[in-house]
Amino acid sequence: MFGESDFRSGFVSLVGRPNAGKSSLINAIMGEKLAITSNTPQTTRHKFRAIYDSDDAQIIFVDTPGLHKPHDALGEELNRSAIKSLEDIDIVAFCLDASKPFGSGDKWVLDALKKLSCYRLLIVTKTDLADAEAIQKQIDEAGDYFNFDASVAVSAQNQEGIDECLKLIETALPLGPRWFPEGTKTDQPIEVLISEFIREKVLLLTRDEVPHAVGVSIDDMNYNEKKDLSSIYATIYVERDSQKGIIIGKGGSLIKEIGSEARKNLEHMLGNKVFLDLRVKIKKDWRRDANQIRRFGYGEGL
Ligand SMILES: Nc1nc2c(ncn2[C@@H]2O[C@H](COP(=O)(O)OP(=O)(O)OP(=O)(O)O)[C@@H](O)[C@H]2O)c(=O)[nH]1
Ligand SMILES: [Mg+2]
Repeated sequence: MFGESDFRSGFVSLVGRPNAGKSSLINAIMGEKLAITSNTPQTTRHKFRAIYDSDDAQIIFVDTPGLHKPHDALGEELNRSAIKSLEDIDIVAFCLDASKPFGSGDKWVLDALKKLSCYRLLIVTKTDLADAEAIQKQIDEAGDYFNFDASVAVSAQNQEGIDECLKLIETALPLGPRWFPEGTKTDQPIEVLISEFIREKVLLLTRDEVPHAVGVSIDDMNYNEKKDLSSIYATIYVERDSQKGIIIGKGGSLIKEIGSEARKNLEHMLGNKVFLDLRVKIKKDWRRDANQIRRFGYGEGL
């Protein structure tokens, strides 16, 4: 039995290239979908904390936008946000996709971690996509380039290695209190979770330049107790007329699908019926506008 004084807690930042599986790992650890995921790089735009409670520890996971060579103001802001998340953390967990060769993109991220004095964990992700030999190769190559304190291999898809990963993290954390009330789960306001669920559906249902050009804001939200119904009014912003046409789709078919897919998630999350009103507007070149990026709450937000 652990006494009060044996309790451990701290912050673990998940970093890695875009698409490495950071947000999926957080969802697998939390046992529910809190962070949005997709195969579009730069899915995560908010610095996002998920709070995992056990009897002996509280682990605060910090999900970060994937680190990459930036092409625009949005990319720069996402990098800045990811790097900033490394301040005052206890563990940095570098996520490396088991199915992609260890390469210059990974080295670029590791170079940004070199100065950190915290505990350094290597997490090889997506092990369901690679055999044991390939996984070991990742561990060896990343280990040759960077001095890790420990490594673990996981699959968010089939929950492999998750318990081992949690054990490793728990033992590496310092003694400390529960920073957040037990059961808090995330630091994000409900409006952010809702706008992110909507954005995720756009990422899943569109291709090419459209996913990156999309920003979502919640304009209004209310709950009718009698009907047990949440009404949510949101706007999907794009940068160009042509993108607006794509999102709306033929006869409004795609926006309808985005809405109905998002509604399913939202009803599950909120535990009641949802009326979702989506409109699409153009905000020309918003990704080059630092103020607008922050107004959406991306990166460090306002
Ligand atoms: N097969 C398999 N696919 C995975 C696993 N984990 C993540 N993926 C897929 O990899 C893609 C990227 O996952 P994310 O969790 O969004 O990756 P991320 O590192 O958060 O990406 P960014 O937010 O863009 O930096 C998605 O299509 C996931 O479904 C896994 O364990 N196995
Ligand atoms: Mg992510």
